Amino acid sequence: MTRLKRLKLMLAIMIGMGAATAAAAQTMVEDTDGDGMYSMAELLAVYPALTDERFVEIDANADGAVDQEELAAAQEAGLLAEG
Ligand SMILES: [Ca+2]
Ligand SMILES: [Ca+2]
Repeated sequence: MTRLKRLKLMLAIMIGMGAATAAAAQTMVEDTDGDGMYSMAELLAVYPALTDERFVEIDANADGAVDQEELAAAQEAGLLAEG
């Protein structure tokens, strides 16, 4: 393997690792019952420290469930802490 090829390979690996890290940054909550919304129970599976008060805060339109948009907004705002 030439020096240049080795360098290109290293670069490709580093880019690949960067992409994987970025994807893992946003925790995926599983929609267990498949209704397209995230319930308190579904969020608790990923965020055990979630409180009722915090859930109400995240549920911006107060319909009793958290949708994709509300979840993304909450994650961005740091409202959901793991552990
Ligand atoms: Ca659900
Ligand atoms: Ca909602």
